[in-house]
Amino acid sequence: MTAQLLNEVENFRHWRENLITAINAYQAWLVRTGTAEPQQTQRIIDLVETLRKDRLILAFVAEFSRGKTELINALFFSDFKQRLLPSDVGRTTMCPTEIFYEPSDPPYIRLLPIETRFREESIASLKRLTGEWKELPLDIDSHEKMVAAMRSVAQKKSVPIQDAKALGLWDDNDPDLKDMVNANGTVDIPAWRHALINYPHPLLKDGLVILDTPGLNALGTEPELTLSMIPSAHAVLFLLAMDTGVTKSDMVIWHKYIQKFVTHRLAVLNKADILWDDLKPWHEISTSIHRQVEATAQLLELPFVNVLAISAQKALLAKIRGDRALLEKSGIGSVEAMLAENIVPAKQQILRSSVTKEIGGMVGASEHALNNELSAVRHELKELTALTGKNRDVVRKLLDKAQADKMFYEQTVKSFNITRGVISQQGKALLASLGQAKLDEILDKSRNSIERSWTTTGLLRSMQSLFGNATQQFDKIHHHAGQIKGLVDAAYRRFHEQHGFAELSPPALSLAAPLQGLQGLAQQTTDFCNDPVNIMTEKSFLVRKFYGGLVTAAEAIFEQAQAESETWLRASLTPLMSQIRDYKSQIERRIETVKQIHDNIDNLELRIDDLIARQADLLKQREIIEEILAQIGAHPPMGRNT
Ligand SMILES: Nc1nc2c(ncn2[C@@H]2O[C@H](COP(=O)(O)OP(=O)(O)OP(=O)(O)O)[C@@H](O)[C@H]2O)c(=O)[nH]1
Ligand SMILES: [Mg+2]
Repeated sequence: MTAQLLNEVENFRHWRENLITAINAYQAWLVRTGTAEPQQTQRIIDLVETLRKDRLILAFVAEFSRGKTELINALFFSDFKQRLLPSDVGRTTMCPTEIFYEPSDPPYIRLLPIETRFREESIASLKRLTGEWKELPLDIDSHEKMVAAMRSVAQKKSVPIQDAKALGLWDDNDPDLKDMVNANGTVDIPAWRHALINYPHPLLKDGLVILDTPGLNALGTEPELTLSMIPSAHAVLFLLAMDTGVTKSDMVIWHKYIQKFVTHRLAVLNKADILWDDLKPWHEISTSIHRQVEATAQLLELPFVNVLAISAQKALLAKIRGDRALLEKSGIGSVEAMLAENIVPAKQQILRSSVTKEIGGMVGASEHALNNELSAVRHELKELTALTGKNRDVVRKLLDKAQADKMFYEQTVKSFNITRGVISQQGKALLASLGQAKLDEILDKSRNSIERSWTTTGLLRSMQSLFGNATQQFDKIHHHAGQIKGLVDAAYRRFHEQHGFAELSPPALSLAAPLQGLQGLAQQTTDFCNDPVNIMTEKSFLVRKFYGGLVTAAEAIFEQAQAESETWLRASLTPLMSQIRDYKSQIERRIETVKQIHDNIDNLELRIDDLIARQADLLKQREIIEEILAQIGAHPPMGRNT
């Protein structure tokens, strides 16, 4: 583990913690100034919780025996001075394995029995049912015990072919499986369906999660892995081996599960040491490695810099022995640098923009409110200073003017309240059109058509109807949100023109992210249905599982779309609502002051002193808010129109 990577991940964690502190400081400021509203408070609490739970997931995906586990050992676990996770010839890692650190529990391995494939629940929901998992405690002080416990992720068991078939792990028509039948007619299947490893490693403590996966066969049989776990990884390291070159099954994995479904992709051309030859000069070896890298980049349609040639095995060995020359030669430094310089900063950027989206507008609105009050105080100060030495008649005129302003303002607010009622009704309708009931209605249509035939043709037909209906629904929502925005914009404009409020324009609703998720699912379904291996009626088990995975993923997408719409709705009107409230109290204060001065002209000096003190206090508060804005790196999304 290099210092650079550790540093970068640690900095990322510090940044995240500082961000949480800044957001909490903002919340404290809202409470102190009496401007905290229950809805806003809830949003801030949710955001802090999301930031606390945020993890950077790195998935290692490849055909079996390309060296995924060896690379994980070399990158993260070389301090063990031996192989921590089992890596061996042939198929070794038998189930997807997530490695992370959760400080509230002691170190453990939890293993989900393969038989849970018969159950309806997803792996995600089974994670909450700890009783379903076999738990082995991890004794981190004993290397031998650790290695022995880790071996369980490679456990297999022999079962009759019918049992494997019933579990959806066997297909008579798959030629690759034929030579896996044992002499006694049984076949080996994974003992476990999924493994969770809680381990206190410095990088994992900083929020990194590693996902090790088994080869293609296992990828195909656990749709949840390919439909949600791999796409939700922040980056995928795709491994290839120098000795095999880029094979057909490597390309299947690349196209089916990675290329279009993950934003950050790295191809690692492993086992470079196979080309090392003491009888050849290094520059010749290096040219030939370079050629392989170029060919791989072309095949995978990746930029050249995203293909890295390394030897995971030699890197592990070099780290264990402290051999710097061998470590350098292994090339693993390039993977570590890529993670530190590109992957971690990209993750930080994503988090930053989601924070800006969530509360940037809110903090920006607080800044606007402060500026508004500041300019009101300055205005009043100017008016009152001009009054020094004047008589009561002049003050009387000022009072009349303030009262006339108040009445005019109240009229505007009255007509705005009618608009607000309409907006709120429209908003409710918009959210309902993304609710569970609407999704169930869309799902029911597709379910009816699939339940008639659990085949890929049935699946494709039913999914086309599902995606068509869902996309149509999203279009309708964008249109509807556009109409709501029209009303909101008009309200902002009116207050700007009539009462000098800041001219703001809330951003339009964008459901681009959930839509992209939907398109990803549609693409995966088409690929799944067009795959010759899946076009068999015997595959109904797989089709059923795949369909189940799709429904879960579609539900999550609708939930995301609903949450985004809700945030958008709230963020659209909140700044205006608080400006309206602030303006009202400013105007009332102004009338009160002028009244007092009218009754007793001696109050004037006192009031001027008060205003000077208030001005100083507001300037101090604005500093706090600006500090928060700088920390979240946000420019309020509600920009001025002009
Ligand atoms: N020569 C050489 N062998 C390697 C290298 N990396 C891994 N291997 C060997 O390749 C074999 C497979 O490595 P694993 O790490 O188990 O591969 P995997 O991709 O995790 O495979 P599965 O767990 O079966 O999916 C092991 O015997 C490793 O020792 C390398 O850089 N050079
Ligand atoms: Mg492995």
